[in-house]
Amino acid sequence: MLNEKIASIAKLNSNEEIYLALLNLTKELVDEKGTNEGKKKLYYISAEFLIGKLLSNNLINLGIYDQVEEELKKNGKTMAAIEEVELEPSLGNGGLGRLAACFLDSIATLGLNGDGVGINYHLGLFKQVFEDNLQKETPNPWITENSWLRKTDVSYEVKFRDLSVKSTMYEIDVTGYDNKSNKLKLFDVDTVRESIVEDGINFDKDDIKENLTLFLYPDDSDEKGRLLRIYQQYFMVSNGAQIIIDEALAKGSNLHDLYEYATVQINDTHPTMVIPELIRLLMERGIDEDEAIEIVTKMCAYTNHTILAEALETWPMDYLEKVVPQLIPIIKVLDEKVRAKYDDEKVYIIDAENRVHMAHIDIHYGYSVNGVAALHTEILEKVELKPFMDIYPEKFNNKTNGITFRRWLLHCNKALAKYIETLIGAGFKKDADELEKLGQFVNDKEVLNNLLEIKKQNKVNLKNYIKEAEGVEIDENSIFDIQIKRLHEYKRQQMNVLYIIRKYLDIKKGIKPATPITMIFGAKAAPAYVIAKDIIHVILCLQEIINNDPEVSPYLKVVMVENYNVSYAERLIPACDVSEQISLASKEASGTGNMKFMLNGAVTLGTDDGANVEIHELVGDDNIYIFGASSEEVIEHYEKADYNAAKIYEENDNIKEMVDFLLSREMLLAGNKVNLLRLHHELTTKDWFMTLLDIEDYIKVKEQVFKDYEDRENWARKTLVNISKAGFFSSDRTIRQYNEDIWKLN
Ligand code: 26Q
Repeated sequence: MLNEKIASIAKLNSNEEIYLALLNLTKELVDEKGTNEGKKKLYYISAEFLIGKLLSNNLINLGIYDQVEEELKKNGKTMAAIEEVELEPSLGNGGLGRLAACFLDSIATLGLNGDGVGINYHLGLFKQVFEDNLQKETPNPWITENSWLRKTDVSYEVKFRDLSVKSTMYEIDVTGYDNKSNKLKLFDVDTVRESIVEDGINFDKDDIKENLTLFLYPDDSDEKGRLLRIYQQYFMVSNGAQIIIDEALAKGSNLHDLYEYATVQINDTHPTMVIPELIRLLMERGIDEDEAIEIVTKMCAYTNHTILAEALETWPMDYLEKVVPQLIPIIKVLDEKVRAKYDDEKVYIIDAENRVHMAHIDIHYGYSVNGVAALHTEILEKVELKPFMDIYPEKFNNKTNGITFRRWLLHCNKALAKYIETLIGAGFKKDADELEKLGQFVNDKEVLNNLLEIKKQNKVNLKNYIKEAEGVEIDENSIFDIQIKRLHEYKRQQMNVLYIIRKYLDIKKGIKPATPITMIFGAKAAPAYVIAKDIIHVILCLQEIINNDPEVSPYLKVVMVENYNVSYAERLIPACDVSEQISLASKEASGTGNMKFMLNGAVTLGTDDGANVEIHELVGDDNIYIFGASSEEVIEHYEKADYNAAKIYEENDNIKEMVDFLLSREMLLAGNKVNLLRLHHELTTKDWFMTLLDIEDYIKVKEQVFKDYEDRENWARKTLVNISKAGFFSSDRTIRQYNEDIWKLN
């Protein structure tokens, strides 16, 4: 039956028809297999779900990918062409959203009863285009008439101070690998109007009914924008809270026992209002306030993804008053209870300026607080959240992030996955730890050679794609050095920029690299993040200058890919030689791109930060390149406020030469003085993330990386060790730990 269906789909005429038929077939198969069930259910609430394209992923998880591909081949078609029909859902920004997507995959794969809850943003995060070497933002519509979204008849009323909306719930199937499925529940309003968007991503911020679910992270540089974010957050959690209660009631809960039916993972602070909202709804249903608070505290668990102070959400009380007055009395009671028990102002929910600290609600009124890598959790416990750790040591725990190997190996690097299977069998697909078996081949020349060949082919594939997508010609025999992640000063793309400048100046002086180098970037900058956009500007200017310089371009190329997203990552990561993970130590909570690169046989050049620390421990000194100040040193610099960028710049000619190149004749010709001056000023006066502190060590170690690349066999050995040790970073492991320590489903 199924065989015949697939065979007949493959015979359809157009790629569009085939895509649509496969989409419908997937939905049928999902319905046949059924969903994971159980008394207790996990609700993973998140502002972002960066799920990527779903067709191939679903076919792999349903076990029919190879068959579909074969039938297509018989008819002169390819999966790659069919995949092109699908638009990538634009429901996330970076690591936090991609982590949520990997987690959903693993939750379903492990047969756990857990759904995602979020918002169906019509225009998603903006789409990035480059114009005059600058980032411009445009809407990113991704919902087509036939999509993975399934409209349900679930609808709730969500009341705000001055209006009320009726929601519609859509669902996207989350297929488990060789298992049943779960749902990603996305809430929307029917009244939203895409046509109110004009001139880039601007729109009338007043009309909430029309703009509520347009964009992820709408511009919050004015008050209206910030209020809109509160509207969005409340819309998300009110719907979430209502469905949690409804589903529990349907299973026989009397609400006093709600925590036996539901557990809520709060993904960063954005869904924090689910706590007061659940309390409010329980009270509305006749449960007294103290008991309601107790019930909810047993239900909610919080994941922290950052220690950057500016990313920790605090909302002025009067903003909340303007949008969700019904929560104010509850938030006040939650704060009063804290004040009654503790003297330390640092743990209050409402501070002296009448701002509400969302994370503090989560920590006091949730049963678990976790960081996302060992170092990150340690910093939370010992520094950032120490006053809370002193009160609630039992709540704190670490859950080192992971990635789904279905998408980040089986799907994106089929050649490598197949080759691994010939070496160690198919067991690693279900049990990632089996990758360790590759260790037996560290001295097997044939295996090492084959790994190099696979990498080479992936580089050719990327080269062809980049030629088509960006119009830039790169050399597959060059070293592919890749930094892809959100643009942020702490991630230090600007340090990589300084390296490029150093290389350019060296080549101009006649010092040429043994093997040419291709520096690849992908990153979106938040629309209002001025310096981040300046850094993009500089990268694009360098791309123009270097790639058009016949003296330099045979040895060095720069490519910043436009609109970096999950689909692009799937092409970039398998082709990477050197993985750039160069955040200022202590600032990158975990990183997950680092894990994807490792799994695909890239070697990490990084600081001892986030999960790099754990990668370092697993692969050992010989198979990773670590540089820069340690997290302890960095934390000490901040505590003593003794870091002085101006001094380093003035006293070091080498550094001065690189930084001053930003204002060189070449740069001023390619770029804008305002942007270049601003970045130069930032680096030479403030440099909050200590680029100049680490730049020399970075350059030194990076030169060593490129030198070591020359010994191809030894390099291949490093890539093999990285792949063989990547099993720990399977999100299946992470999710098992969440379930054992936090959710306790089944
Ligand atoms: C904060 C305040 C107001 C508005 C928005 C925000 C905001 C929005 C998005 C704060 C943070 C984010 C996104 C954070 C994020 O992606 N964090 C990353 O999470 C990954 C998964 O745990 C980690 O691997 C990364 O280290 C971390 O940077």
